[in-house]
Amino acid sequence: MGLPEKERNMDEIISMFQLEGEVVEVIPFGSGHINDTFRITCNLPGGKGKKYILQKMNDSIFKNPKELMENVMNVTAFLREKIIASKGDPDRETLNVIPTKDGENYLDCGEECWRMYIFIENAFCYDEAKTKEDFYYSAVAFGNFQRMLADYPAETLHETIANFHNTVSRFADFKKAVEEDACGRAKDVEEEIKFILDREDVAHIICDALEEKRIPLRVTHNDTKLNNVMIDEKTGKGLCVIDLDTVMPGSALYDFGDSIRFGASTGAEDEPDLDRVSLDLELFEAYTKGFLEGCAGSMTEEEIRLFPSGAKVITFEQGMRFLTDYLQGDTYYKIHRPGHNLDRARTQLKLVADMEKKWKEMERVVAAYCK
Ligand code: ADP
Ligand code: GN1
Ligand code: MG
Repeated sequence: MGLPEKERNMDEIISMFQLEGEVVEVIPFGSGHINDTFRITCNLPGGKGKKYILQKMNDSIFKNPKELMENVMNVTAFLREKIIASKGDPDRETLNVIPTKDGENYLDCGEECWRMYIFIENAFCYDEAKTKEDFYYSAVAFGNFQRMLADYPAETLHETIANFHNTVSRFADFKKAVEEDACGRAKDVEEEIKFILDREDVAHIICDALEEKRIPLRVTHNDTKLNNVMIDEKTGKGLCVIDLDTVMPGSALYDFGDSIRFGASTGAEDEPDLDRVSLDLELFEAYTKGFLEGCAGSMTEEEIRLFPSGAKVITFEQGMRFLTDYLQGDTYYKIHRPGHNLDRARTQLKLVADMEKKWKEMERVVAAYCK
């Protein structure tokens, strides 16, 4: 008797970490597509509560949890020092890993790997920006993150997912998925496939600029969507950049662009009604301003000039990734309904088309910030 197996296992897992107090609640949390996230609430003597974030790391995507957690530990330790030096609150402005009772930074149960973080209190994540100011503050936070990691020793970072933002190799993966057509779905998405295949040149824009050293390789976050930054409930400002699984050397253009892709769209990433999906130029401008302020002068002129391309390339890349997953039978991203990845792919391609229409305006916005 007792608890059902799933819950019993969960209790056992939680009991392996150095938590304070008695666990009184465990609930699924957040809207990420990759890890399984739970919020744990504990009661402390005297009636106070303390919360934690527990995550099952996605082991089919992250093949080397040890290296991944080494990155997280090193990056958060580095950020912690900078935050302390600037008189910030290191328990709220960066992630903090809670060790296991064996003193490890994650729990390896053989088949599954789990980790625990301090829960950042009095803060929240948006899935969509309610106002221009919200979005501006998220941009400042991602810009700050870029600035704080500017002198991080990039060569010490493990590559957690090979070729993560290598759009050229993503294009090759997409073509392969179309050719293999594992689930017989290609015939239903011919228009979307053509849209992508007609734009092979887009896949090269950032990769070529990096290879030709026209833009620098930096330590980047690589997953800068709005729900990966915590917003302080009191101030409304960006407080802490989270989801550090993909911090690796990369291009700041992908970081800039991914925020635009997700947050400056007038529709949700999975909006089925494409008439609701377009690029909001005011949000684009608010983000450009905030990100550059956060970066505090560290972007080169060429990087800034290429911001519109950053937005378009990553949106194109994400459209390919969602459609690839749809063609391969939805094995990568969590889906919550049939055709979910297809809806997601379509919003991305609609956004790319809209950016093409608004290209001149996007360039004009950015030109105002080039010295
Ligand atoms: P995924 O890789 O699946 O996106 P995340 O690390 O982004 O996983 O976590 C999912 C969600 O959980 C976040 O969007 C956020 O709402 C919440 N979350 C994650 N870490 C914390 C934390 N330390 N404190 C509070 N909430 C958190
Ligand atoms: C995934 O983990 P999450 O939900 O923040 C994905 C990103 C995609 C994003 C699309 C490791 O991010 O690359 O841009 O979904 N993360 C990984 O919403 O693949
Ligand atoms: Mg996330």
